[in-house]
Amino acid sequence: MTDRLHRDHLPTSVDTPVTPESVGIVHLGIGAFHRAHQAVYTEQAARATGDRRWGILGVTQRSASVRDQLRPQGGVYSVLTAGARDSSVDLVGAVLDVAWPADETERVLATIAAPTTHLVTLTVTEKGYCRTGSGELDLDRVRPDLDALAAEQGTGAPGETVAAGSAIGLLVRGLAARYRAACEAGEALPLTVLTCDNMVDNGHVLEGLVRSALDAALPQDTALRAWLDAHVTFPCSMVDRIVPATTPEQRDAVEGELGVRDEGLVVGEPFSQWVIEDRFAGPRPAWEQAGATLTDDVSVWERAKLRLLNGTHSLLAYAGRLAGHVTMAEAVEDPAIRARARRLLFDDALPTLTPPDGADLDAYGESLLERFANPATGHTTLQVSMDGTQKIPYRWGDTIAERLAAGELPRGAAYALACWSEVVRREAVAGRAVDDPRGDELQRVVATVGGGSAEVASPTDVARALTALPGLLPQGAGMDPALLDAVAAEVAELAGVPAAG
Ligand code: CS2
Repeated sequence: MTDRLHRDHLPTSVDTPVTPESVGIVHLGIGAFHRAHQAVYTEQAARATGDRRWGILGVTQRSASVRDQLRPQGGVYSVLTAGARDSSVDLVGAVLDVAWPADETERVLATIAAPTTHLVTLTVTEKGYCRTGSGELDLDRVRPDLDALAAEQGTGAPGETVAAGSAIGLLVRGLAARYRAACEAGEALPLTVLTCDNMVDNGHVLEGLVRSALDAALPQDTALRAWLDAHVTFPCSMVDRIVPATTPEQRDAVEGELGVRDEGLVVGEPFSQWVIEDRFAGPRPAWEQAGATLTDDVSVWERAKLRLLNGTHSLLAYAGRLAGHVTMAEAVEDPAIRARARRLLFDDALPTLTPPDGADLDAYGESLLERFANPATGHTTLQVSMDGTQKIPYRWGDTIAERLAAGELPRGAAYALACWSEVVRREAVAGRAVDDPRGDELQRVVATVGGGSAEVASPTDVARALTALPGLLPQGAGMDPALLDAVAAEVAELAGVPAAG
């Protein structure tokens, strides 16, 4: 057995990673994506500038596994860049440690409040934002954190530090802790809160949720609100890199190459992009030195990426699953599925977009199909198809609403909805849980259509009911008769039943 990778005994066959001097960034949601994306930009910026202030304290919400992978390694891990033809391995040292709030909420709050920290960044996935179907903050889900916040701010019953129950709750408590530290120090202690999740206007969404949480927990505290207005910013950003879950085979292969075992290995495609709204409250790493784009307006980039890349990705995942394809590469190489993906990409989504900075969106669309066809990442249809109700509004919903408003029927998107509906229905019939925060509700819809039994539910009626699910499609698009007929016709073909249901 080989030794475990560690900051104190690094393999010499690869470039030495940075060792930051202090934590400058607290990152909420340190899954594979952060480690293969923002942490890599932070590493490269530190290598380019020699600025050692930007160590990352990662916070993992769902389980302690990333902490258990990285802490025994002193935070160091490797990134396998898996191209269709070549691959390479690099080490990243930007992450100094990983905390799990169940054990270390107090430490995370103190680190967010520390004067050496300048950024809180987030990749908690769409469902991590604790919103109801209509997009409001789900107060029930954040209640324990809001009660803890009131106690910490001195307006509720004081007690032991309560372990944070959600990333949003932890963030709001961290902001309040920083405000208290600012008052004590007599300094402003500005902070930038940078979300890197796949949502339209992600910074504004996050700011709205934080303000709702403060309104609910501390309705009287206008001073905290004034500090937030003056010293905290929530820039929007667009992130892009395909980062699948790491497999044991990939860990073994990299162990063979490095000569040490890395339990924290992450895998990414060669392509990577990060566009950030240039609205920072204080200092930041020189991410532009690592290829990030700083701009005044991220929205055109966000929309193009969500509708073209993620929209097509989700179509391929559902259609691919129905056709029995395990990987995304197999799905996009299936000619029938690829033709439908092209329809969503080029006929439905592309006409709704303004090209960012003179970009050629047709060429971008073609490049996406090539990226998806890279077999080396091993990205699975199962992984991309999870959390449909959280993703569809941004990925297909806006395209659908805008095409319908322009008097066009989005046929590629109708097929995509049909595939999603069939995946949901088949899971319900098989008695398996739908991997989605609204999974129970989806199961109930299918059963209700079948008069209490999923087995006898008509596939086309299920598709109509799911398309009309509250919160799924914007601007009443889910009730549009032409769209509903088109989705039902596609489902009839997929399920081999008459179109009338
Ligand atoms: C994918 C994304 O899992 C998914 O839903 O569509 O994670 C996708 O790989 C990234 O957004 C690419 O930047």
